Amino acid sequence: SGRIVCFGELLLRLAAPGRELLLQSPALEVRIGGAEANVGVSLARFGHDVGMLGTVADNALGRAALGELRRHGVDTRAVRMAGGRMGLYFLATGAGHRPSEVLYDRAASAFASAPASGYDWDALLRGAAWLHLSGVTPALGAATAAAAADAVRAAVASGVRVSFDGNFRPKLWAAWDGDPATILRPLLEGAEIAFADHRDIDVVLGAEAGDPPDTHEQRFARAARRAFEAFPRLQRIACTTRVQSSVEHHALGALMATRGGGLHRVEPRELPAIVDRIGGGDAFAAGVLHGLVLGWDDADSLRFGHAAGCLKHAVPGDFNLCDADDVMALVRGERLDVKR
Ligand code: KDG
Repeated sequence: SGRIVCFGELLLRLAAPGRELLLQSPALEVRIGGAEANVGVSLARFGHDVGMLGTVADNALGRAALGELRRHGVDTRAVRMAGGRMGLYFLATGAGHRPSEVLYDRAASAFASAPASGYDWDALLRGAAWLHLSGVTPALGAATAAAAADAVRAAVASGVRVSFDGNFRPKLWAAWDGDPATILRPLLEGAEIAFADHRDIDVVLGAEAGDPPDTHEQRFARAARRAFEAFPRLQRIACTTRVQSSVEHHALGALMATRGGGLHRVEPRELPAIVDRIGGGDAFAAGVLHGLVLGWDDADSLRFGHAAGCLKHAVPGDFNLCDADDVMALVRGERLDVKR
């Protein structure tokens, strides 16, 4: 196993209660989120040694955000505190045919404004076995794009394995003139595992000419083949598959392509009573990493990740607060007993 460090922005999540619209009532529920932090919390709850890396506002909100991570077992000592503001995101969960709504209010946050030169990657990666980061960070602007590239370069140079979640967020890229194809390429180049679907791969490699294959799985398999050709370090590419009939009714499956040409599949499972889908992809990534870090084979790691992603949909907030036993019980198809 070994220490896993997660580099990314901690956000305050301001959610309309229940199924309300934003500002329908005077209340907002405040929780902590951020894609990479969500992965870190999951992994810490699965028992791993996890460190968060990044920058938060040097104020009461930044300190509270770090406190939340520590509460779930994540080491926050290496997170820098800097002037500026915390990034926010507002969420209305939606209902039925009314989709969820996410509004970002994170421009010029302490994290987005932190100069890349402020991170000493040799020191930050010392003792780490894995670095996890995502496409959210480089989408925030030139400084974080440079920091993400530096982090991956330093990780590769010092033998730290890189896990990269594509997390393509068009809204973030649209806010500045950064070119995602150019900026994301070196991150995929350094990664050993990518959490990415065909869209994430097309962003970097360009869409293939001709008609796309019929099924999502064929599309994924073909994009994965192109990615393995383009990025020799990459060993695995994994994604969830989702069939969504309303905000509350989804079926979730998972796919993993491996460099040898293998394709592992977890058949879609109905998700009963979805309470919160945000962070489902992060819970999936954390679950797959859990297996890989422990040396499990690809199929078992994928099954665990898929079950973790499914369970997250039953937990309010961004964090997947289920522990590894809960996930294993779902993998084995056991009923989740009420804990005594
Ligand atoms: O994966 C969950 C994230 O979407 C959420 O925490 C907000 O980090 C976030 C982002 O940038 O989308």
